[in-house]
Amino acid sequence: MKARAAIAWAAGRPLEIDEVEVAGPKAGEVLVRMVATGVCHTDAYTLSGRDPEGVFPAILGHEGGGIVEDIGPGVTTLKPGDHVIPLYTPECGQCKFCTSGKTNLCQAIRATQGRGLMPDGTSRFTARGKTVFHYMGTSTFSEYTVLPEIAVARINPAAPLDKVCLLGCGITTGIGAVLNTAKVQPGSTVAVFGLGAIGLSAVQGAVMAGAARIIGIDLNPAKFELARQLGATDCVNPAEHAAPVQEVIVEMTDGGVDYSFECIGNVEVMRAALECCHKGWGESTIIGVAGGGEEIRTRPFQLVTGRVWRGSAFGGVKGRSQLPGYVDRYLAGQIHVDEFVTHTLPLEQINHAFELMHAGQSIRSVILF
Ligand code: NAD
Ligand code: AHE
Ligand code: ZN
Ligand code: ZN
Repeated sequence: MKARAAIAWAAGRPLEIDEVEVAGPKAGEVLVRMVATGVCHTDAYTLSGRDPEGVFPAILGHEGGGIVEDIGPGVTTLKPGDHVIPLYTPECGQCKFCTSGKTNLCQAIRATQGRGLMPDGTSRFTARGKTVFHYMGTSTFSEYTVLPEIAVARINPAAPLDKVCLLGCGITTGIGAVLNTAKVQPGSTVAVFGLGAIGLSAVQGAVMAGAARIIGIDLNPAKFELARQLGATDCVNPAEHAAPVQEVIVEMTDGGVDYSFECIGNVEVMRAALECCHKGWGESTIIGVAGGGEEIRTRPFQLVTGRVWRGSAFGGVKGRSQLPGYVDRYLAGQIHVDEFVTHTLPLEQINHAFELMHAGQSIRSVILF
């Protein structure tokens, strides 16, 4: 079938709206009609050319909400009409990772996904006579996309897809990093570096966890109002201080925070986030994605003296079994999503969504098909 899609023909170039030929779902796959998709900083990261797994031409996008249109042979857990969220972290339930009880990082299809291909090693997209690659196994910047059954979460059809699409990445990632990865304890002091959708969701996760003090840190003070509304007790702009930000936070907190979260993708800030943690027990979780070749640094003494460095992908959430619960908690008024949608745009204006992100003017732009 034919579909409209925003294609990234090359790194560093704006997306182009093209007609794309989408092949039907093969065995174990489903065809999904996208209703809405968010634009995450990771899409911009890959488009920039800094992602070692970035392949072009590709259809980016991984924060979608849609409806199953068709299913391939052997699909048993989904049917046409189901409301779904694509999963860049699938859940096969059977691999060593899924059965470990220790991680959400299912590896059943990770190798082909990282090469922009479906599990059988081929693409379902063609445009201008060329094969177009998938992205993160989801490619939500297309009116129609094909997904492995294990990479699809069926959700409550009462949920507005133009809002809960954001649970497909940003909001779930921030909340999950706090609740699942760091396991923030009630009464804790928390620092969140970067107040985009991920950082603001770490703030709301810290509220859910019962943190007593939540310090939001951003170079853009326009982010502070929503951070406070979601539960940040203090906001810090590093540009307003002569001292390094880790020293500012340590000073503010009588020796450092119990937990910190890096939600930017900047390796210098990752260091600051570790070093603002309290000696003896402070734990820092890296969520931000840094470019290929970049490395984190600190004095090993920081770890010897009890600080802990962790990382989190998709908030440690297992998509098929746990994401539907996040949607239900949104519907029950327990998770903020609507406040994150600062702009809604048609697919034709998707490049404007990237401009708004880079200008610091949006939290999330949602693209409506
Ligand atoms: P965003 O661009 O919306 O927000 C980033 C925020 O960081 C902005 O408010 C910006 O002003 C602020 N910032 C930039 N440099 C700063 C600095 N030096 N000090 C303080 N603040 C600074 O991005 P987002 O969509 O919220 O994504 C954040 C990061 O998380 C990205 O790296 C993205 O790739 C990553 N991410 C990771 C996962 C995961 O599963 N690990 C999931 C989603 C996103
Ligand atoms: N190809 C990238 C990977 C970047 C990365 O870490 N991605 C996160 C999700 S970001 C969503 O906005 C993730 O899930 N990581 C685990 C994984 O298996 O990719 C790079 O930098 O190499
Ligand atoms: Zn994302
Ligand atoms: Zn698995």
